[in-house]
Amino acid sequence: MTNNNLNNSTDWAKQAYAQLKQKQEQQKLEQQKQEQQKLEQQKLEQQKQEQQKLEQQKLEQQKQEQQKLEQQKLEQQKQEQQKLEQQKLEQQKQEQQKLEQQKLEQQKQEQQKLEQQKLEQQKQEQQKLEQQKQAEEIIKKDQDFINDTKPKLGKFDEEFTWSAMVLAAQGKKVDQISLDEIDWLSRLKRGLEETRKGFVSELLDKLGDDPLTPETLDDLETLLLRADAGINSTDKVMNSLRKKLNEEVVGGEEGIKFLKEELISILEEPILNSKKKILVPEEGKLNIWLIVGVNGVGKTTTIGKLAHLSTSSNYKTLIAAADTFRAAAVEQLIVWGERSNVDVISNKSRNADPAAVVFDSINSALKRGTELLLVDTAGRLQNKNNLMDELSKIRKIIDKKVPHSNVESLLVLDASQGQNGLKQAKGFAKSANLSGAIITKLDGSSRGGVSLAVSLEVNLPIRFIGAGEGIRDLRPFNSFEFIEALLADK
Ligand SMILES: Nc1nc2c(ncn2[C@@H]2O[C@H](COP(=O)(O)OP(=O)(O)OP(=O)(O)O)[C@@H](O)[C@H]2O)c(=O)[nH]1
Ligand SMILES: [Mg+2]
Repeated sequence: MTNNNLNNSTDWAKQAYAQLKQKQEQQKLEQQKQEQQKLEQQKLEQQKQEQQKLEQQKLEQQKQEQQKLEQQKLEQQKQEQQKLEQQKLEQQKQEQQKLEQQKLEQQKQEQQKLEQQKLEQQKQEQQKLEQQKQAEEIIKKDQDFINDTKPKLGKFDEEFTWSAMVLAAQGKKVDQISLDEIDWLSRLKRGLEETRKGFVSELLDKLGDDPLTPETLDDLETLLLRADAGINSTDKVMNSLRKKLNEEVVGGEEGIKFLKEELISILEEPILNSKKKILVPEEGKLNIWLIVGVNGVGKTTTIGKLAHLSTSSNYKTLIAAADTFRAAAVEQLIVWGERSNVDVISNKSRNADPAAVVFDSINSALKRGTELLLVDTAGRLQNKNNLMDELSKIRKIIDKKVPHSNVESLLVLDASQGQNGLKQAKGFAKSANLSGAIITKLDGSSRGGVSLAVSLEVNLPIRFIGAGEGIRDLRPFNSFEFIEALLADK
């Protein structure tokens, strides 16, 4: 080798060395790079794994939490379920207790009700027994006196003279006067004695023969009120009298005459309105008279007397015993029926339906060609039944079955009950479709004035008046005779 060559080879070696070194460094760099890459890859791998692990852990955690939550939820649901069931059970228990309590309460109430019913029943039976006793007494009453259908001519005395004069004042001729009429007027006058005693005698004393003065009018006002004429009737009469007194001098006798006219006009007003001067059955047709009123006023007795009046005038008559409540009411009617030979249609079974009795009676009446069917009705019922409902039921049956019959609904009033009778009339008038009134027991009462109140305040025509317990002690109402008897001076 030459130097040149040598020099060249050193360079070459240098170059080779440098190249090798470069190569080596390159390799090293490469290696480093690869290692770097490897490391990074490992790192990435690790990170990835950690990431995955973390995610897995997270997922696991979430899953666990989810499971925990679900378990909690389940637990909660279970608890709620249990709570609900417990509440339900509690509720059921309470309801059961409540039901049992209600049942007990109900049983207690029923027990009480039963006891009350038993007491009520005992009370009613007691009442029935008492009524039965009363009825037996009424039936046993002096038969001869009650049955005395034929009047006898008495003495020629003041009573006869007064009766004959009352008849003459109504235009009767001597040969037209009957013993029946004289007999009735005497009874009426006698019957009204009590009212007269408290009213007329004092009045006549006060009036005397002197002219009327405002003071005597004040006294008259008090007397009318005391005889139960009622405030309205009294006011009406007093206003007319005061007006007359303002216009002229009125003597005692003239005053009485004017007073009588005023009283008659009050009684006549509802009669005129009804267009029937007196109430008589229409011949050849079925006439049905319902006799209504509170207990004890004289309904059954009045039916007995009406049956007598009716058969005496040759009307074909029948009685319906539609008071099925009162003990022995049927027996009482049968006794009255026998007195005038009138049949009584009844149903003796206890608490029979009154409307059914009326139904049967109408059938009998139609078969027999009855002209007057007299219907006795109850004056009192068991508490639960309403008297007015029962009367309207009876009325409905009649209107449906015999719509063309002449129906009268007559209210019986006991004169001795005075203003109380007026209250009854107002009560019945509201719901019982009344067409007239019958005033009983005018005898022995000082309250005959109630007839005026009934005429004026309830506008009911008075159709009959009763003045005694005998069969002849009931007659068609005649306002003139009534006022004459009421104001008779002796
Ligand atoms: N003094 C007198 N007594 C009468 C008169 N009318 C009836 N009586 C008597 O009054 C009492 C009762 O008469 P009833 O006919 O049974 O009376 P009622 O309205 O049918 O009574 P209840 O059926 O209970 O609703 C009896 O003692 C009758 O004799 C009368 O005009 N004058
Ligand atoms: Mg009766």
